[in-house]
Amino acid sequence: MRIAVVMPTYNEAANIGKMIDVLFETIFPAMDGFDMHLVVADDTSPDGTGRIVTDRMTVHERLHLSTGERRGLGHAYVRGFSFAMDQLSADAVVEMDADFQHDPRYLIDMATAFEKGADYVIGSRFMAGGAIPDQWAWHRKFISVAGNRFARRMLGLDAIHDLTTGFRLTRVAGVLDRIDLSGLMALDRFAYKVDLLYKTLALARTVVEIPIAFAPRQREKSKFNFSELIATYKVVAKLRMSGR
Ligand SMILES: Nc1nc2c(ncn2[C@@H]2O[C@H](COP(=O)(O)OP(=O)(O)OP(=O)(O)O)[C@@H](O)[C@H]2O)c(=O)[nH]1
Ligand SMILES: [Mg+2]
Repeated sequence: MRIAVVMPTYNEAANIGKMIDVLFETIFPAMDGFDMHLVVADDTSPDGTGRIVTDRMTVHERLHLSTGERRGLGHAYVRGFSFAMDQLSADAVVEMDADFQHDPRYLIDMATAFEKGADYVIGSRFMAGGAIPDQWAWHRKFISVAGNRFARRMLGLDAIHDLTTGFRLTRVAGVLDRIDLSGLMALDRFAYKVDLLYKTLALARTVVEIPIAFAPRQREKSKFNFSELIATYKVVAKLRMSGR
């Protein structure tokens, strides 16, 4: 089974080298029976993130770089997904951040769930056993928890606890390959995640949520801001109105 981890980066020079090392030296070797690949979807970061990746590509043949211009998070993911499907013929893809907020060890749980038949594995911060960073300011915690609850209500998705998580595995055959990725809403933003989740849930037969503790970002700057939040609500409202 070939799994491609698609990792978007913008100015992650302080994180990406260490992330590649941890994945290729510790995590992937522990995943017996899985053919693990990493596709870094970098938007020509001015801090040299791409160069760090190309340097390590000489050592790791399952490390890949897809470079494009900066058009926002969703576009970077669509580029990375296309690479994983067209160039690598991956059986599953994973969405994952580069800044160590997603503990790479969860990849093992996700791959195991996929092996057992899951079409969609959602790394969930808001179910029992999951967590958001203690260090977050109260308003960021409130927005994250209350916003998710509200969106679940609006969309009638009470069974899923985390609609905006950035850590998910999706089966390609019959699921990701049946979604019109370039037609997703809000590809220029983080908000594409809700539309993609909604469309994936419509196709996935076996959905598994696993609890993840979302760690605080330790290095480099956040790309998340208030406008990403507004965009997410707009997508939720559009999905609800269209009754899709
Ligand atoms: N290619 C690309 N990657 C992006 C873009 N925006 C964010 N990313 C990456 O997407 C991931 C998530 O972005 P973050 O800034 O960590 O967002 P966040 O985790 O919600 O916010 P923090 O908790 O503050 O880190 C990181 O790996 C970023 O480098 C973008 O426009 N293009
Ligand atoms: Mg982050």
